[in-house]
Amino acid sequence: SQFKVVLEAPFTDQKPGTSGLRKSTKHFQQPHYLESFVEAIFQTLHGLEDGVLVLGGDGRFGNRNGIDVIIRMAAAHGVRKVITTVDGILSTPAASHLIRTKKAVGGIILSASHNSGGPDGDFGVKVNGPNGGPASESLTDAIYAKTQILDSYQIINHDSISLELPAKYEVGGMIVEVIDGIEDYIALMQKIFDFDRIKSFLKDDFLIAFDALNAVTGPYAKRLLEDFFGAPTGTVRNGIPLEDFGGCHPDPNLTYAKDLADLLLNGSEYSFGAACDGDGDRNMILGRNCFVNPSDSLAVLTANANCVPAYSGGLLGVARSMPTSSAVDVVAKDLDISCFETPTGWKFFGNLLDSGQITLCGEESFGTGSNHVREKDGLWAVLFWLQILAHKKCSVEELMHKHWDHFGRHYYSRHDYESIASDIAQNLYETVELRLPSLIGNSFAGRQVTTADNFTYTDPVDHSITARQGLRILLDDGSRVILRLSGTGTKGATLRVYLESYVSSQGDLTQNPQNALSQLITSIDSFAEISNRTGMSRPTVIT
Ligand code: VG1
Ligand code: CO
Repeated sequence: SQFKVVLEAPFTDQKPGTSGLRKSTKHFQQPHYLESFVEAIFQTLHGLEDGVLVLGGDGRFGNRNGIDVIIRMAAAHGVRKVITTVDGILSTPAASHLIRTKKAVGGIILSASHNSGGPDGDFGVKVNGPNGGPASESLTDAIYAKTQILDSYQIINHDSISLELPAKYEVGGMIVEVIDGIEDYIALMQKIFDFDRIKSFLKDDFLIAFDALNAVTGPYAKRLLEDFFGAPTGTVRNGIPLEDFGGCHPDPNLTYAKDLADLLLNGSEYSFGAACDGDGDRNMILGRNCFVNPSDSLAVLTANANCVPAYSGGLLGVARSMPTSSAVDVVAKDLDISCFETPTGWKFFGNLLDSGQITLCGEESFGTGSNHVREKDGLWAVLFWLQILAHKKCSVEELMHKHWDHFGRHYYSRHDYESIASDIAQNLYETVELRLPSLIGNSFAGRQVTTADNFTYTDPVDHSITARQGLRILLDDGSRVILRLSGTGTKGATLRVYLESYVSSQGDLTQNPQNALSQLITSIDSFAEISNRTGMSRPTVIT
């Protein structure tokens, strides 16, 4: 019983941001809002008719309803088969893997990632293409254009199917397969890592703690860490996905994963700690009394990739997003492999991965990944770290110090100013952009400015150009300050200030990053008038 629902007017605000369409749950609850975006996806994705679609989410409030609606709409659009998962639980990297192995034409992941969830939190829809990666800029632009002229959508009537157990259903002539969303992902991890070696290392009195922040990685982490590696029950904390993430903010950083940080950083019995975000693509790595900066993490994984069976043959190349520190560049140079610099957002790594130019890539925002999928992958990064430690038989802190002793240290920090009034943030950003040319050749924070511009990226594979990706101030000693406005927030605007300064292996490698960066911090505050214009005397989040 297929029917058409006519919209009174198209929605004008369905422009996807850095990673999918993200709005407050309340916003998504407007009649026809979700349906409009899904209709636009269905009218844009190629090969959907008669194709396979992967569908799941991070379990937040709205996940179950979203799955029901999308199944009913998929049936109306002639999709051959929808593959979804038990309880609708599917992490972003696991979805990426399923799309690839099931030869799907794409996937829809219901998640607002690291944003809070629940009736008063956020909801989101991510769209992935047939390579398993986030939809390209051209695809998201086309979806957005469609939403703006949409006058109706197609759907069928059907009772909601049970997601309790793996099963097969027929819904309006379409097959719906409910599978275990965890098995395939674990099998992939087994192909990449030496599980036995990690297992025996953990037995050796190496105590670990993992915080799933009440989000999607709980069931994955339990099966991996507790069932396969035999870590004690309770190793995985907050391991049951909750619709509102227990009121927490599922963002693995020192602010929002504070319990885990306190556990590891105040002289602890634990040797290793890790956390992932809402949809399982981010990771934070901690050692005893040691926080691993995500930019450094990418550099360490690159330098020690030979410890992992899947990468022991060498790396094709690496890539990092522009605001990510240059720590990995130095390692790539040492390994004599290429290193690419892309705009923020995982979609920009897709072409490099697909064309075999890179093996590893990462972002400063706690994202690391490889060519095993086309998304960043939180648990993969955790296993990678454990594999290195099992190989080197050393602590996280020792590994970091050895790394800096060899490559030098890129002091790095990101300062976020959240929930700024949009016009104030916009104004600040535009003023800084206008003032950038005046900086070139002049001094900034006691250094000379070599480049001051708005970053433009030319994709080395399809030569597409993406402009206006962040304001850069590059200094003659390799230090950098970058300014961006977030594309994932839902309340006002978030200003991100990225700070980086390099000290060679001969220099002082044991400073507190905030001290090492203090000159840059003061200079950018006065140049961009951050505290003046925002009325905020300090950032809301420092990582
Ligand atoms: C943020 C991060 C970016 C990341 C994106 C999606 O974007 O900075 O590096 O790719 O979130 O991550 P923005 O535009 O707010 O800075 V996730 O875990 O939401 O898929
Ligand atoms: Co995420």
